[in-house]
Amino acid sequence: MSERATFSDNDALIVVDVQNDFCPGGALAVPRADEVIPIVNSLAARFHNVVLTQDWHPQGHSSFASTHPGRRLFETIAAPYGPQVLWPDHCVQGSSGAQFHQALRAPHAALIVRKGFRRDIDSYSAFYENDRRTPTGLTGYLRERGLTRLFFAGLALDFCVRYSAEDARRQGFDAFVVEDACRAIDLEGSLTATHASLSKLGIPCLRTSEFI
Ligand code: VGL
Ligand code: ZN
Repeated sequence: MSERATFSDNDALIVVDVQNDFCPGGALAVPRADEVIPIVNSLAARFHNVVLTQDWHPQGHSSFASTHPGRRLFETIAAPYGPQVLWPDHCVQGSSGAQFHQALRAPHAALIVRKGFRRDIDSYSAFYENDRRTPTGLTGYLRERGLTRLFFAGLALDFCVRYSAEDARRQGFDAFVVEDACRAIDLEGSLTATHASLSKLGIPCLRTSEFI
């Protein structure tokens, strides 16, 4: 991507969950997650509008396997709102694992959206919690700011990036996934399912080198 490529005032970069717990050494480490950080940093420098999301769970969150004695890590349970994968304890509010990775550079980011902060419901998407009904408020923010074209980067491609981009598209935003700026967990075919679903919804997966 050219150093000169910049984005318009109607464009926003949404940087999803670039937090210690999703990086090597973290509680829910996404393979090679740290590789995206320089890519995200150089992307962020080209956007006037940057939003960060931060996974932000209370202790004992219902998405943690440890909250469900007898259940296994990465097992899917039937939550009242639908299927829910059980994760290791991660991104606990105020913990170092929940902090953004120290190499992330987006000082001009105007908004941090925290999600998953209600004990009884998880939130993969930056727009709606996993009941698909409870809004985070991000849609209102973006609309009021006149931001219409959204580029998604970060972690994990097959969970929070996927659901965020899909909700964006369903709400009428133009949504793009910057694939080389993402890494996936790839749990039981979730990466293949992500590509199929993004394509079905008309959400392009771009590489940063394709932008110009
Ligand atoms: C995520 C699983 C649990 C993500 C967050 O950021 O993709 N995945 N919490
Ligand atoms: Zn989480």
